[in-house]
Amino acid sequence: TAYRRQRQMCIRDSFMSVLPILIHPDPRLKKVCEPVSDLDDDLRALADNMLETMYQAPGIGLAAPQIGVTKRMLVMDCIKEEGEAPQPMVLINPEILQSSDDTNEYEEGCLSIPDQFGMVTRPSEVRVGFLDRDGNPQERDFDGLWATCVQHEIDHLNGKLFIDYLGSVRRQMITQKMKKLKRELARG
Ligand code: GNR
Ligand code: NI
Repeated sequence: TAYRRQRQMCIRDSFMSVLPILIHPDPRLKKVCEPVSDLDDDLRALADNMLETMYQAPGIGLAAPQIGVTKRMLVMDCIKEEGEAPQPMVLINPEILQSSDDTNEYEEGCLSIPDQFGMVTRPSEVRVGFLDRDGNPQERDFDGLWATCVQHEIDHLNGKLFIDYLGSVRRQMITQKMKKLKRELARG
């Protein structure tokens, strides 16, 4: 019933928390993350906290290394229309099984590189295999913004950022800006 769902949501919300997001450059954002070997309640709680962190940012995706956990886990929800039901997804040990020859160019941003954007070309459709939040193996086809996002997030699990697709001058310029931002944040 609606009441029961509402209550469950409240209980769930009260245990969820927003985690600090690492800002580039950080060695943890450069690591190839470890596969998840056993999906326990702690990891499920982490996934819920990642979703909460993503929604609060707000962002359409978040990978575990962005909150300092170098494990192969990501969350996303690319529903952007006002009033549409949320579609939170948890992907554990995701693997791209197939990529389309068709490509799509999208102006990407990243919560670990705030306020910086760049055009990135990627396959427009991908098939991804993964374990869901309950540990069940799944296969899903993604297109549009979902395809861009899932590839961006899987890149994070391999220590790769969207700026790695840009020219080195632009990449270094953005990196310098982020170093300055981090110094300012550290000073308070
Ligand atoms: O919120 C995000 N928006 C976004 C826009 C275009 C392409 C990729 C993304 S992912 C980003 C959140 C993020 O940094 N995930 O790692
Ligand atoms: Ni990102």
